[in-house]
Amino acid sequence: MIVRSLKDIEGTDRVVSADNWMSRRLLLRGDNMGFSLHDTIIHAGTSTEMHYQNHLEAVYCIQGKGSVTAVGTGEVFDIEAGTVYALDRHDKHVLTAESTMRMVCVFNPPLAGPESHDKSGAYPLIEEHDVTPTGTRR
Ligand code: 9YT
Repeated sequence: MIVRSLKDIEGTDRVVSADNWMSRRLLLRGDNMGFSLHDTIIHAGTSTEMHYQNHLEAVYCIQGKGSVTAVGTGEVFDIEAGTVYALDRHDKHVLTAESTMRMVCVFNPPLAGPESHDKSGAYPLIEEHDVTPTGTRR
């Protein structure tokens, strides 16, 4: 069994930050669960366009308020604690945080560790031999 808490991963490579968010990657590919699990903070007042062309992602909001826009259709969905959105069609989307949002994110296939958005808003697929099992880039 794997037991791990946010304080165990503080200050390690499992914490990845970008301008609009900070992702604490509790479970990664090296944990062999078939998915990765992140506790992610989205900073208040930000809007982020994302397009996970290589991954499916489910995002469960546990704190804060905002909205997600499906770029393809223009639909806007309110997001608050207790709401999940699932990008089952690799949907291009914009996440807007009215207040600080805390999200539980699940990725399939699992992230390897250090992924951050590329110019198109995707995470690249990282080869097994390029990272250690704990997610540090070799
Ligand atoms: C909700 C979302 O996609 N935020 C960007 C960060 C990402 N989900 C991550 O790596 O935790």
